[in-house]
Parts: sequence; structure tokens; C-alpha cells
Amino acid sequence: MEKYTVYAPRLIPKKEKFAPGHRACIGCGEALAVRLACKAFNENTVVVNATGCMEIVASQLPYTSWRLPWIHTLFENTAAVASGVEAALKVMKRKGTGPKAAVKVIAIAGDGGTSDIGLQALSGALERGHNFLYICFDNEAYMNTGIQRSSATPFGAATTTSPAGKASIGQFSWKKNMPAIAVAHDIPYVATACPSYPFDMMNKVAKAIAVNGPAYLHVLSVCPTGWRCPGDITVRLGRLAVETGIFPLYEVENGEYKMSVETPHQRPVQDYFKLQGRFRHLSEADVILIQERVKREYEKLVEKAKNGRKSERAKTESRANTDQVSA
Ligand SMILES: Cc1ncc(C[n+]2csc(CCOP(=O)(O)OP(=O)(O)O)c2C)c(N)n1
Ligand code: SF4
Ligand SMILES: [Mg+2]
Repeated sequence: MEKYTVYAPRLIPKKEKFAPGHRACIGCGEALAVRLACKAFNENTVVVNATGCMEIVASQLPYTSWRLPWIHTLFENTAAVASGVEAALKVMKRKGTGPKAAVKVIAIAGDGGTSDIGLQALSGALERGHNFLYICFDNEAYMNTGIQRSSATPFGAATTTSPAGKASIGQFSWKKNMPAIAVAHDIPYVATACPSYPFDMMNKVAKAIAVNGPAYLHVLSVCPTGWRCPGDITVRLGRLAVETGIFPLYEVENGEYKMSVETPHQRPVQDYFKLQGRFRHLSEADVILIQERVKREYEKLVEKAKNGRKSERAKTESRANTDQVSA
């Protein structure tokens, strides 16, 4: 896992494996995220794509934006199809009939396709230990079909199926913690990312590809259409999600947490909310309630990362002691 490619300005491949000309809305953060992720894919990749915005906008017959082998799956079976492709490649290799180069299977899906309808297939694939990368592009609702709430929609957000009004705050439940669910499967690599931090994101994709086993990446993808915001603040909103502590960036390598961007002095969540129509109805009391929860969750994460650092130090010290004894 140490041998991953590092992305930095001027080292980014110019080739677009997710070609322009697709039909995503203006300012779509999900299309930007897919484009950047593709920069870190190598040519020997099979993309397994759930139905959702990224499939619909990029594969309208007879056109496609995908300059990689690509399979469209049902909503619910993305990880199952990815498992099948990975297993088939393994068998072909054993029989000497497969491609000479190693081929990576990468499954991609939205938050609806991941945290709701595709969760069972994903859990099975992670548990069986398939060698594949799963990326969830999370725009926090079922956007492709008209902004319906998913279990990844944040508390208080208005969607067409969680409308805000006198009797409703909008989304009534807290956002499902998908990265924590992936971590609970005890897989080698889990991380969160956002295209507003492009180098962090590409490095994480490359690192996840280098893992021999299942890896899971959860990417916050700003959706101006569903979030009711202008298309020219996509990158700014992604940064605000991180700077407020609402969407912390971190990695979990073999169970050990590491913060990627530390924000000890967080901005108030209202800085993020006030730019989006989906939160326009929230009262001061609602915002305070959310602010407290964000702070609590962030502190829990930082604590886990501190424990990770401690155990890393302990491992180094015990290795040093063993070396001394054997010397
Ligand atoms: C079994 C099934 N139910 C519903 C649909 C309709 N459908 C297609 S895409 C979609 C929304 C996808 O949401 P998400 O996975 O979050 O991706 P996004 O479009 O937001 O990127 C829905 C409901 C379907 N294709 N299959
Ligand atoms: S609805 Fe949202 S995620 Fe879908 S293409 Fe438009 S901006 Fe992108
Ligand atoms: Mg979605």
C-alpha cells in the first residue's frame, strides 16, 4: 500500500478518461469528482457503474463519456457485479486466458445506490474480501430521479420527499455514517474525500487502487440542482463542508484513523447552510442542535485518530525493542 502514485500540480495526467460533453448540470460536483477520480485510474480498469446521475448524463446512446471499459448495473447489484467481474478475471488468470496486465475493478454509485438499495450487495462484497475499489459519490439524495431523500440526506435538508413546512423540519434522521459501516467490515482501506481538495482526493483514489483487497471511498459531491445553490460555488461549498466539520476528511488504514485535514477552529455550520436553499427554513434552534452534533461527531473522530497515532507509536517502539533484543 506504500507504493501509490502521488498527485501534485503539473503531475496530473492530461488525458480525460471521463470525457467532456456529457449532460451533467452546470457546476455539478459529482461530474467533477468522477473526472478527478478517473485521473488516478490506470488504463487497465473496469468501471462498474450503478444507475444514477453519472450513468444517465454520461452514457446516452449512441454517446458515452467513458474512455474505459464500463458496465452499467442495476441500482441494487453494483457491488455484486463488481465481485463477479473480479472473480472472473481471477479465473481467467489461473487458466492463462486473461489479460496479461493486472486489471482493477472499480465500482461507482451514488448515495442512494450505496447507503440504501445497494448496501446488502456492498456488505457481501466487502465481507468476502474481493479485490476492488468501491467509490460512493454522495450528493445526499436521489438526484437523478428528482431530489428524493436517501439515508445519506443530512438532518434538516428539504427534498421532494422530505419537504420542509409547518409540520416538518425536512429530513428527520441524521445522515447514515457509511464510512463507519465500511470500517466495521474490517477492510484494509476506507477514506472520505471531496473534489474541493483535488490532490487529497486523487492521492486517496490511487492509494485505494493499490490496496490488495476491498477499499471504500466516500466522496462528498456538491449538487447545485438538488442543494438549491448557484453552480459557481460548488468548490467553495465542498471546502465549507470540511471547514465546518460537517464532512471531515480522514483515512482509516487497517482500522487506524488518520485525519487528512485538521480543522481545530471550525467555521460555524451556518456559513455552509446559508448558501443552500435546502436549509433555508432552519430556525436558529435547529442550527444550534446541528452545530452541537457536528462538534460532538468531529471530536469523536479526532479522538479515534489520536488513538491511531498512539498505537502506531506503540508498534514502532515494540519493533525497536524487539530489534534490540535480537541484536
Ligand atoms: C430498483 C430501482 N428503483 C428505482 C430506480 C430509479 N432510479 C434510478 S437512478 C435513481 C436515483 C439515484 O440516486 P443516487 O444513487 O443517490 O445517485 P444520484 O443520481 O444522486 O447520483 C433512482 C431512484 C431504479 N433504476 N431501480
Ligand atoms: S442533479 Fe446534481 S448530481 Fe445530478 S447532474 Fe445535476 S448537479 Fe450533477
Ligand atoms: Mg445521490
